[in-house]
Amino acid sequence: MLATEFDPALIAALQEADKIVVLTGAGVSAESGIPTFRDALTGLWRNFDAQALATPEAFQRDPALVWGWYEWRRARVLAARPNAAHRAIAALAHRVPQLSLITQNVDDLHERAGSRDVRHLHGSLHHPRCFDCGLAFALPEGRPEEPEGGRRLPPPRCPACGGPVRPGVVWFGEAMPRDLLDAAFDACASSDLLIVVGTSGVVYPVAELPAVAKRAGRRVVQVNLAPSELDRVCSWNLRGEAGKVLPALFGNAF
Ligand code: BV8
Ligand code: ZN
Repeated sequence: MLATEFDPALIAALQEADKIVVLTGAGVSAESGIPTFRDALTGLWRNFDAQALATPEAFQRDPALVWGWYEWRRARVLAARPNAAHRAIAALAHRVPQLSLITQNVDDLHERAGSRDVRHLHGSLHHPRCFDCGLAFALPEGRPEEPEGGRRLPPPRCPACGGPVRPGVVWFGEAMPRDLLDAAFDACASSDLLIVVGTSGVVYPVAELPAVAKRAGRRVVQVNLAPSELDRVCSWNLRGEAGKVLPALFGNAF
């Protein structure tokens, strides 16, 4: 993207910001080959709706199906590499006085790109726990051997109580950790600039964050391949792939 394609007011906002918050969704990992939450699922999962699988009820009804899905996703994440968008966000932290990175993603690609203190509002694929007693479960080293289409896998058993191990994610219908959520709301309301990357803005309460920033008189810029629910609250809507737009945008500002 050419320098001229960015509004000079946006470049100035980046250069003048003391406190920047970056909020990411599945779109930031798309160019690493990780299907977004709304992309059609493949293989064994092709007849399932991600939203229907990502619930405690689905896990209780069929733990092997749900655990198998998450292990398939975890295998894909471990086989993937951070992309230029993850790297641009990690580099931005060294160019601004204060950067807070909040993600809805459950992969560790931000961390593997060098970002620190990543706030995973929807949890992580990499930190499972016991469904019954909550004890953290240590996953075996290395990549799970997962066939491309995925398979049903009975979840491991908790060494302390024998309960089934569940993914360490926040499912639909489950509350987010209150302190994490409150801190995210405070960060957005007190930021100089909120940069929203690759999210459809349909999952609450995280989808509320850009509106919280706007109501507090903060400016919001969105990077997305397509229009989203957030377009109306953003001061700038940059259309394009995050792996191309972010390096160009930050490269022109700093
Ligand atoms: C809760 C973890 C209450 C699991 C996920 C109002 C208030 C509160 C709750 C609700 C509410 N209304 C409805 C609800 C219920 C529900 C909800 O929001 N439902 C929606 C569907 C309407 N919310 C909840 O249940 C939440 N819990 O509120 O609990 C409570 C309170 C007290 C006590 C008990 C209960 C919990 C929600 C968390 C669900 N877990 N993930 C897992 O990953 O398996 S959410 C899931 O969807 C993903 O993790 C992701 O975080 C989220 C959003 O998806 P996106 O990241 O936006 O991805 P998506 O595919 O949608 O879009 C990708 C975007 O990227 C697109 O716009 C695309 O154009 C763009 N893109 C693609 N490629 C690129 C790109 N952009 C740039 N570059 C590219 N290359
Ligand atoms: Zn247990």
